[in-house]
Amino acid sequence: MAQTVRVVADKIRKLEVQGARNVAIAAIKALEALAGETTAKTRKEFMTELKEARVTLFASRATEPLMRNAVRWIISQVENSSKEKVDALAEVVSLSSSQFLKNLEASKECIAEIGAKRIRDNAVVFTHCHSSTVTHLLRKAKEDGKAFEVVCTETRPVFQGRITAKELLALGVKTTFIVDSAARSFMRQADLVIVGADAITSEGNVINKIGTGTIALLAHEARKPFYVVSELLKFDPDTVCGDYEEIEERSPDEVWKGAPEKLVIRNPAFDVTRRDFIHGVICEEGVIPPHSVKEVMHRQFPWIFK
Ligand code: RUB
Repeated sequence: MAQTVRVVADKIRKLEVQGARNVAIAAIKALEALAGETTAKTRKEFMTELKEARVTLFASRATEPLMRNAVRWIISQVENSSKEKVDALAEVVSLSSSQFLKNLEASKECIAEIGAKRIRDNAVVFTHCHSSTVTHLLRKAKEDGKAFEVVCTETRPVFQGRITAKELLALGVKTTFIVDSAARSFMRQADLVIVGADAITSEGNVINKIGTGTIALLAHEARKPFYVVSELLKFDPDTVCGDYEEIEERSPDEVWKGAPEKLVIRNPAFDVTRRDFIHGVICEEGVIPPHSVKEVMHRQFPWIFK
């Protein structure tokens, strides 16, 4: 298997690439690179390489259905191709990857266009972690001439909130940075909450950075609308068949390096926000109720259920 795939998987594992979209993009580009570097002589050998790459990429982070859907789709295009020559099959990978990336970019623009309208002039937006989809939406709102400010959590233990804060400052957005445990104190002054997603289940529950579920409860308590911005392809088809979305558990060292030996440290990367607390999912289809995502998927992406 191409060295590039291993290197990319490692970067994903170490959070050098973070956020569901960026993870998916990195995995797609790794498949593209594999196709460019392959030493396979036959279709069979090439398929074996692709399947090994799939195993390596899937194992890099557990809670990333967008990445899994992308990789599955690209490999299925090769499987469905009648071509036999490795060059021609590599070309299928390259074309499918480009197409997937193009669609992903179009979804991001569409989501930003729709979501920016939910930000009223002088609004205070509360967000958590770093979602490239959220920051792109906020960029669009800014370009549309909206005046708004953002409250952003630091997002323990690895501080992705700092990435968000830096990006927002670069956009010229007034940003207030708070520790995660101050979320309740600042929810009162927010007008709405906007967060990203890693996964959407068949019931319409959303999995995102640890702490998102608590923030949704706080928004509910303070009667503030809680929106999730997400590409539809973050839907996990395995949840339809009864599988739970696996929640990645990361190293205790991220929480406390050099902690006392017998201390039990848990470090789940994500949590589940129940659909009842989600005002709307802002996706390519518009602002939709979370429980309708599965039906939309059947209509827009039937291949995902195969
Ligand atoms: C990132 C995170 C983001 C989603 C959505 O967690 O939870 O909210 O991945 O991001 P981590 P995007 O830093 O552990 O990857 O909108 O960019 O897909």
